[in-house]
Amino acid sequence: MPSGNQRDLYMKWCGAVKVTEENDIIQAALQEWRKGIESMLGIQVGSEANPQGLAVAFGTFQGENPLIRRVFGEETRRKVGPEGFAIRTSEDTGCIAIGAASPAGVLYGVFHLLRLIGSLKNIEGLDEVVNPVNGLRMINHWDNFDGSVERGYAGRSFFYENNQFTGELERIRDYARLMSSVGINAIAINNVNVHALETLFISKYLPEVAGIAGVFRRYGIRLFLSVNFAGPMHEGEVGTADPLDPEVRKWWQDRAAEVYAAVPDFGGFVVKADSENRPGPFTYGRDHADGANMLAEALEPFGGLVIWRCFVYNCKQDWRDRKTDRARAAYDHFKPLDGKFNDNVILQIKNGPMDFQVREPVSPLFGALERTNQVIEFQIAQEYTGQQRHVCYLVPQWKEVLDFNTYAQGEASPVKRIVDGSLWGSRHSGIAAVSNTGNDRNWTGHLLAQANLYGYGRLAWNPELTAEAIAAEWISLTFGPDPAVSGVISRILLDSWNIYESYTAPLGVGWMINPEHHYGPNVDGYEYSQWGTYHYADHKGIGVDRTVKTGTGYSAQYIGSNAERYDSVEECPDELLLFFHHVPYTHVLHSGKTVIQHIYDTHFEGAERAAELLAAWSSLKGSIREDLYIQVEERLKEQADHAKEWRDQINTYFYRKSGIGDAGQRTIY
Ligand code: GCW
Repeated sequence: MPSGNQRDLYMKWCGAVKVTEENDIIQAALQEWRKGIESMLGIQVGSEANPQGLAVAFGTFQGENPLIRRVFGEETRRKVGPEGFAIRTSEDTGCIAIGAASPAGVLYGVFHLLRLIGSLKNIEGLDEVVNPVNGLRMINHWDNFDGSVERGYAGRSFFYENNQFTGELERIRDYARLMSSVGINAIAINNVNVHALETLFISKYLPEVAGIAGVFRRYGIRLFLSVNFAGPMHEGEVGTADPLDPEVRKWWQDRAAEVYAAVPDFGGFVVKADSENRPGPFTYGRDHADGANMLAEALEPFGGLVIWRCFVYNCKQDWRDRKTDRARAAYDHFKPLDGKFNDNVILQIKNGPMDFQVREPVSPLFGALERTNQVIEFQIAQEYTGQQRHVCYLVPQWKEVLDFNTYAQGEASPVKRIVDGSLWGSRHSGIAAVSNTGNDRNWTGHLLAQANLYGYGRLAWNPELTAEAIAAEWISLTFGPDPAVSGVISRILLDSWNIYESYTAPLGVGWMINPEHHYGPNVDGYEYSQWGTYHYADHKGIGVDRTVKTGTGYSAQYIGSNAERYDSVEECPDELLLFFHHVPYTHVLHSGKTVIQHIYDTHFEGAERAAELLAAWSSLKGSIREDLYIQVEERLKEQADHAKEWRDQINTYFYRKSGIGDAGQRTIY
């Protein structure tokens, strides 16, 4: 809670609120305002201006609020986009005014002002227009109807249990509040792996779905559903799921009409097709444009979207086959289809070509699809980054991806400009991410994993925010404004990805993990599997040759200097060397170290630095709430122990394989 002058300043403005509109979203904004002010300043917000005549006023430009009309002239209004807002401290009218073109914009503006107060910012002299950079700011749940969450590390689903909807609308409302407070405007509520009963979400279970959509609606969030491409065959209604079959098309059109009758602002379908054993158009000799466009036509009359995932690869590969390369797959499948998708189809592309590893290059599909709507897919759930038992703040990773220059359209063509639609003027664009929430009381299992959820929303809203600024906001809003506390937690967060990478995944090699659950070290766990995920370590060297001359040719999927840099063993950045090249253990990196010594050093140092995270956290004992302190302490203890296991297994494996000792003569088993 703020104190002294700061508090007086906030009290001066925030004691009264002027709102005139009855709209549900505006009323939700009003509730948030009252709650937020009450909890941060300990005062009840009234509707009468305080003795100095000051108040906060908010509403849409079209609304009846005279203060909004007076404060914002034509020029300002024109700058405010459909979901943006203007905020101004107006001494003349004695109010801080938030005006927007839509009720959702008003809600975002209110959260903005609450965030300023929660992070002790000055609220006098405010005068700005804030618009979200990305149109679609989406969360994908991998929640199953039985209540489990695929790759969930924060307890069970709050949407479903035991093949029923939980009906826990209070929890779901709190979730919607959380999400809209960071600007999320779209949520797909079921797993992209759509099993038997979830197939019926677009028919039998529509009343329950509509209930959740109603909760979301008050917070400016549109509900999406993942659908089963073989839906028409599910109950034997149609004998095929061939996208060009008229009966199949009719079946989807009828379903779309039913869905919109129940949920008029329904967002659309998310589709995982021909991927990891899911059905899709390939069965019928059709391509992904045929499949996606068929669904797009069904949704089109209602303004719905098809979000079609590009995570398509051969998951039955023979490990002996060194020419087939999973990293190539998305590009090889989708590049030839550029320009063939309907206007309301959006391709959803994972940030890397493999699968959310600790370190991968950026997917070369970014830059390759000039005439296709696209969104990037991140994974907030820490499947491969410590499963919310290790701390791993992912905002720096996401920022690296968004800032990556694709050279698709001249010198300045970063991924973020493809994703926000500006590079090619796409009709739809934005960001999606796999959720890391569950019914754990703190939402994310590891308390510090909340920073990823928060950070994802903030970054989707504005990719220019820095990882440091986002961390600072989250820390202040969660633990209060004490700078000493903030300094410690911020260091922990900002160092964490690098630390995790150093004891798990050297030089861009991935997948040295236990199969299936993906937790903990297992160097050969995926080496002889069918998943296309290999490191090819032998007694002489390690890495995947993805060069043009001697390898899989993947490096040529990049444009210009990116392709050249990755293809060249001399120029390839160290952190991706083993992703692109197979090299001897004695190969010397840009850092001056050999590959093998790099492996040893990073693993010894990584485990030490993991232990230091715990030590740093311990310094906070007594400065933050005891229960929060303990939650994190427990996880950091586990991390420190587990990092040693990683260190010893990886170092021992490579010592035994290579026969080369550690220059530092530290213990290897
Ligand atoms: O990373 C893999 C996960 C699967 C997931 C798949 C996907 C939902 O291990 O659990 O399935 O990606 O993204 O479709």
